[in-house]
Amino acid sequence: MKTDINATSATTSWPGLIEAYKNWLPVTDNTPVITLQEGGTPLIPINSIGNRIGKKVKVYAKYDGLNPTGSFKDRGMTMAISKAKEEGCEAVICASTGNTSASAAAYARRAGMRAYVLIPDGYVAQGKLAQALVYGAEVLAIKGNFDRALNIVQEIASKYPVTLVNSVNPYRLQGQKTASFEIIETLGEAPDWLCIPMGNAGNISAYWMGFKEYYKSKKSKKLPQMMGFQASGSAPLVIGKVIDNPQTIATAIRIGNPVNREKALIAKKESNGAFLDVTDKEIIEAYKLLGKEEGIFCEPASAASVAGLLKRKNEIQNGATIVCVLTGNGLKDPDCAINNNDASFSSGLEPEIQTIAQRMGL
Ligand code: AN7
Repeated sequence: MKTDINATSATTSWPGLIEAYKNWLPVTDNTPVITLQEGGTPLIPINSIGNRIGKKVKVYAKYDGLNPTGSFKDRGMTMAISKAKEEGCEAVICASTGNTSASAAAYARRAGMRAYVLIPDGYVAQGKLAQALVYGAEVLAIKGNFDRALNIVQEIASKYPVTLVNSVNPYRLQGQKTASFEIIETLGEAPDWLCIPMGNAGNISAYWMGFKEYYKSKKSKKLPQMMGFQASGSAPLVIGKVIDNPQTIATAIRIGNPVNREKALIAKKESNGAFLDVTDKEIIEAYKLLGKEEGIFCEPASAASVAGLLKRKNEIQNGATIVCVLTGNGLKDPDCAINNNDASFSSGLEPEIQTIAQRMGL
């Protein structure tokens, strides 16, 4: 049973996920914890999505866009950077479609390290680029896509004294698995379905690890089916082969050669889950629904989880509990928002009561 939480403790007591879950993470008393108090994100009912499915399902959004840099990457980065610091490292490097670079920069700089980030020139959303710059990263934009950038940083990290903080770094997934713990603690049980967007497929692998660990420790009685979604123009895990030139409006998951492919396929198999693609149109549809019917602004890649759920609604059992992971904040990609909404926007109006009232239809 939970005891009453007063407002002061509710706003000050969350210590960040390493402190909250230290018994489940590869840290010791000697690990310098680099934290921005990430994790502990809300699980929000999204009834308008549930109503579209019917069958008395309960649908929740795990809104990880409320992490300190606005994406789930902070869960992995607090671990990766704390361990890098413990090992005496002075610089980190990553390839990124945007969110990893923002998170790596924030945590690395907080730890007093240099952060080198390689990004695909012209394909990183404005908010993410702004963050990497403000957090003081050394931003290297290449004439190539994410997959090429990842090859380069892997090579560099193997030759030079810089630590790689992409999701091939095992500490990343350790940190990210804590989202599953939080979901089980909030619901009192694992959900039936976990819907999640996939790019490099690190996050789905991390969630599966978390669900299995809590299940083995009897903190839950069931395991969810892992439902992974990719954008149609960028769906190597759905079609089963590498894509040389991935394309999608959801630039976060514009990835053609996922490094965590094997782990993700195991998660799918073990959980009796499924992978499916959703078109950019379906992604934007879900993105707009979340905004205008639920008041939740996520980035387009995140909306793929809800788009996927709606696409598979015929396969859902009556009474099921479903969690959709909203991996990133909508503010990350203002261009997408401004170009894709159903709002009425009148600009250049005369600052007069009559004009305004008329426009309001009064
Ligand atoms: C919002 O930042 O790969 O399947 O370089 O930013 O674990 O790769 C981002 C990925 C989903 C996919 N949603 O997660 C990067 C990067 C958002 C993301 C994904 C990403 P993975």
